[in-house]
Amino acid sequence: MNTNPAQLLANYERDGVVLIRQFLSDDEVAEVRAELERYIRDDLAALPPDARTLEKDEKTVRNLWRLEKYNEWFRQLGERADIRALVAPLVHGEPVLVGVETFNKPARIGSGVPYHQDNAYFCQAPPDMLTVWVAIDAVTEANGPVFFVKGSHKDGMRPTKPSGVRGNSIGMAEPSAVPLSEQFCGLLAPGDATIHQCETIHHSAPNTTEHPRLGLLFVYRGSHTQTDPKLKAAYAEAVALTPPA
Ligand SMILES: O=C(O)CCC(=O)C(=O)O
Repeated sequence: MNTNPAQLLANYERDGVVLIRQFLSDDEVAEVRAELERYIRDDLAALPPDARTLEKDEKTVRNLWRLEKYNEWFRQLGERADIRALVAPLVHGEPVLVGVETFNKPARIGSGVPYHQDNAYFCQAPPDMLTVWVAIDAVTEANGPVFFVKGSHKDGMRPTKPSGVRGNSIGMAEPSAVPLSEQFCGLLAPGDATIHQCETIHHSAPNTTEHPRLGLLFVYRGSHTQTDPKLKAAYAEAVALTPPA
């Protein structure tokens, strides 16, 4: 990882999303992939339903959730000192690892993610919370990259509505008016990462290609953030309509 902390912070504050090349090395990416494959093969079936969301075929993994709780290796990865040091200035405080999860976007059947702001799920005030999204597979224009609306984190939370999408139950009532061509598209080589603030608007299309688009996500908040009851009530309503969220 080769980043200038002051530049990273300035870009993050301005855009609500930043790109970091080679966040993980090739060897680390291979280790992540191997452990995910092992976990899905050996552990997942015995874990509670909140450990994952499946695609419509009811067998392919769409998301793994709560890896920090169900897998010690991933918890330790999320607690790594260099990653915590990188995100600390961005969350304006002491980072707390809140989640380690995946968006697998499998080949051919990987479902899309509607326009949303993560704080509709996280419900934190102030919004000093972020996601480090690490590419395990190459992310191309064709296999469902994440698009971000730069600067959208500065305008607060937009109205939400239940999306009906399993794994992403709460979306925005209206998509962004910013055309796709003006949005930031996270095109990543394996090991590259984006970091987005929890109120940055983003979304991704389904994957209809032959190439999977696996992403590993680390979610952190500053230890000073608190749950906002109004955001929490809207989230609870959406989850009840499409469990698990
Ligand atoms: O991986 C995706 O397609 C969407 C990811 C996402 O919504 C997020 O990182 O919050």
